[in-house]
Amino acid sequence: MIEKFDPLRGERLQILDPDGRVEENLRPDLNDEAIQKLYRKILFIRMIDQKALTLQRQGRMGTYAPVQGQEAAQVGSAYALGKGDWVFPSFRETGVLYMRGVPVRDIYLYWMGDERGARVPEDVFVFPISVPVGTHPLHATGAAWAAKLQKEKICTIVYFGDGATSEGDFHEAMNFAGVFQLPVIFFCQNNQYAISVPRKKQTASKTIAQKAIAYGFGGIQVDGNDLLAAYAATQEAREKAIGGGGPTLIEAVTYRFGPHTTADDPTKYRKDEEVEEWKALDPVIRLQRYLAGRGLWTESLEKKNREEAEEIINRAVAEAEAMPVPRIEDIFRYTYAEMTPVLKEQLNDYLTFLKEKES
Ligand SMILES: Cc1ncc(C[n+]2csc(CCOP(=O)(O)OP(=O)(O)O)c2C)c(N)n1
Ligand SMILES: [Mg+2]
Repeated sequence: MIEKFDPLRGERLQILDPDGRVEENLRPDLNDEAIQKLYRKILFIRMIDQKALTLQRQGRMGTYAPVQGQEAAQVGSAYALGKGDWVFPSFRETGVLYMRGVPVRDIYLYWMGDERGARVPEDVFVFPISVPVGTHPLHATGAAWAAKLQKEKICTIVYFGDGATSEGDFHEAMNFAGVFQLPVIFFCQNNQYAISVPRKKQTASKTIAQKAIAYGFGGIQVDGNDLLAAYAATQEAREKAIGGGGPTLIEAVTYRFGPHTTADDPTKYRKDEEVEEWKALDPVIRLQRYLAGRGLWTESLEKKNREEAEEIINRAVAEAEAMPVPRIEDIFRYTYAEMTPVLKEQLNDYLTFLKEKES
């Protein structure tokens, strides 16, 4: 598939179209039961996201980078991974984090500004979120190199946006991965904007996928609002990586429905009509159409799913908000394995200052 769709000729992989019809020749090994299960996950992620926006507006969360519109790209790609594969996320990967088993409570904690939310469970192979744009392709490449040297049958995958492709680190990582044939998947969610900078000002290339050609490996553009395309391309890239075939660049063409973050006003740089056009391509509606055509989606089933999801989400919020407040010492304590003399002095000064303030 990766070879078959040529980004230079503007070819893009689509398996599930906006009307919910499947191109059977290209259908991956996902039966209807699996698609229904994944639809529920997508719905759940959209609700996690919506709740985060509400919490932020109520002053219960610091800031948040919403994922609405990009759920299919995230769920499809993450579902194609193996348990032992390492994920290197950027800041807009709520869907990926959830798919990998990061607790919802921790996703919320992180955005509430609590570092304990950045600590993933031992058996979840996810690196810390990269807030610096585009630095983590290097980390994923390094980890893939380690896996190759140790002959581990795993791959790494790095998630980043269209804007990250303008960073030097992205190109260094791609170059290195190509030269050493490393088992890494570069997964770009081209959501058309880097904050207010539109895709066409990001690069003069026709596609992002074609950048792989310069580095000597395959690149494919997929419909990022198509769960099946995201899954199929990632699955193939993973098999290729693990089989010693080297890296792949996947460009998932998608759109963020919401603001860049809760601190952004997208009406300043994009038109409502454009948003409406993309909403017609909503990955959620597309899956509903597909499932409804098979009697696997109904209003009452949707209502039940939503109610169940809401309960889990509310519990996660309650747990996050019930976390004991971190101790003042913690910001000094966890910078180094052992506190330096200067830090110790600063901690003492600060504790004295707080005592004086109280008295
Ligand atoms: C190195 C670096 N430069 C600038 C920023 C500020 N910044 C945060 S997000 C962002 C845009 C990222 O756009 P893109 O890569 O397309 O990802 P998206 O936000 O669309 O998911 C910028 C410039 C940053 N976090 N890191
Ligand atoms: Mg972007």
